[in-house]
Amino acid sequence: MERTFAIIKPDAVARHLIGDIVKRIEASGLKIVGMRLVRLARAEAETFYDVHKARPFYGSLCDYMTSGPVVVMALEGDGAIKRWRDLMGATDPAKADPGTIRRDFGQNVEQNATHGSDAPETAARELAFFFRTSELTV
Ligand code: DAT
Ligand code: MG
Repeated sequence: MERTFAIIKPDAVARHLIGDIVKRIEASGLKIVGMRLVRLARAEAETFYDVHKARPFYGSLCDYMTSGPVVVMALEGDGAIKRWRDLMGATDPAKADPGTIRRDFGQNVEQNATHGSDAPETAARELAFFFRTSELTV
């Protein structure tokens, strides 16, 4: 059993897509073991995305991620990290496969509807960033 970390990003929350995205997660068989609606502080967004600090889009990404509430989730299942990445599709919605969340709900490479951890180490870090272990013991 593996856990991964997911975010429904501000543009998707603002466009009332929480339900559609949660529906796809549940239909896939992944189990939601943690979920909260939060507004990120600027410092939290900067720390969360600090691996991208040197990238030209870092400032804009942090502006966007703090522009409205987001849904943070912990997802559990066999191979959850890859399964959630596959459900999301490629970073750029224009390049994402048909039927993926980013293709169907993303607007552009920045406002791409969802986030997903990319490896066990990042999943552990990102889950710990938003959830206490005791919250996820369901
Ligand atoms: P992913 O979210 O697929 O793991 P990433 O880790 O490379 O992609 O980038 C993190 C986020 O940064 C991504 O979801 C949206 C934003 N981003 C990535 N590349 C970008 C670009 N070329 N221009 C603007 N924003 C970008
Ligand atoms: Mg990433």
